[in-house]
Amino acid sequence: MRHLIKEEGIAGAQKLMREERELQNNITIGVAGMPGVGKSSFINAIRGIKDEDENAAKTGVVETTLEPTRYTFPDHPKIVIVDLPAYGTPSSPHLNIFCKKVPLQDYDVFFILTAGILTEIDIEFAKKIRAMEKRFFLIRTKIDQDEMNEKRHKNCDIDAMLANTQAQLYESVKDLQIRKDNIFVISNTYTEKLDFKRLFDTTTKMLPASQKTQFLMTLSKDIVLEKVQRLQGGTYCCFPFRSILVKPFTTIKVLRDREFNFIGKKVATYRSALGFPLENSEEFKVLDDVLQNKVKRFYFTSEMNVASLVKELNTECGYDTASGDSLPWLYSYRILHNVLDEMKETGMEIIEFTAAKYARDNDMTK
Ligand SMILES: Nc1nc2c(ncn2[C@@H]2O[C@H](COP(=O)(O)OP(=O)(O)O)[C@@H](O)[C@H]2O)c(=O)[nH]1
Ligand SMILES: [Mg+2]
Repeated sequence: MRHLIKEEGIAGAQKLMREERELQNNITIGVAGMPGVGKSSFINAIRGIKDEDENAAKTGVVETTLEPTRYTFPDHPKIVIVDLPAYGTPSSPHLNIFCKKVPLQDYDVFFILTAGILTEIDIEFAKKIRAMEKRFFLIRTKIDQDEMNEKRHKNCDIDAMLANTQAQLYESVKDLQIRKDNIFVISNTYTEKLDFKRLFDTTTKMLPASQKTQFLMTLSKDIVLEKVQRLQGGTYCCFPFRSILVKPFTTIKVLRDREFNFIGKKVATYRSALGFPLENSEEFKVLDDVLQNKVKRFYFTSEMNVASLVKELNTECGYDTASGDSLPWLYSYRILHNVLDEMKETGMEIIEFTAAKYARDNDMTK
């Protein structure tokens, strides 16, 4: 592992993190509740799918799910969300009958949905999950209907109604040590309302953190920093000698072009020494636009790119790129030193970004 990061630098670390991610198991979320509370609608809404779509969970007042049905998220294939048959129905009046159909140990976390106050069977179910040391979230659906009802009242007060609903839910489960932020009030019909987005974010970040990815992140940062330090140590010694050779025989313009050419070549060697991800590689594509652009700054397609990078990093050394006066070797040395500082920053960002992307860090399944 250490060997690969030393050899391939940043891109090597990214590769290891991706492999680690692929080894991770799925996370399975069971969506439970009484009939008609909006379990199937919720699964469609959170997957961003319309109830009428071909691969949507079946919804409706009469449509009931008889077998657990698994769905995945379009962009998060490791997250499996399961539409469970309802409990508290004539065919599953007691939890033990329900549990025969649904092996609870197969699930990592449960979402308990309710469209009103919690029933006795909801609370019994929550206790059962807690006894198995699994987590649950409490989700109050159909809040749009409550808002509509409230609006019909003479002394309508939506905020008070919402606060009351939240307080009541919390009250009914607080003995089960649920955190307040694990209670969500939503509408499956109007997903822009209230806690839906927070619930979506929480759900899509639910993969357990991989200790190994954290370790890889720290290790690769250390290795890259070490490499940068070594390269920065090397920048100085090559210059006095070069400039003595070059300077007396060249015009300012030629000199400047040579320096640019030299800087361009040097940056190319830094790139490969540090393992900057190659454009169009898997490691490059995983980055967001901002980081991709930061990486691209160090990939020169022409002297123009070198000139713009030089201009950007020229802040301290006061060298006028147009006139070409002052000592070129010192100038180039400073520029390369700054380039390496920038590459170091970008490198750290790439490692952190990739680690965050591949190892969503939270303790949802504990
Ligand atoms: N207004 C409103 N209706 C909802 C909401 N969630 C579900 N429904 C409706 O409630 C009925 C039952 O929903 P469904 O998802 O089939 O419930 P399930 O039996 O728990 O799967 C359907 O007619 C849904 O359209 C919601 O948040 N707001
Ligand atoms: Mg259903």
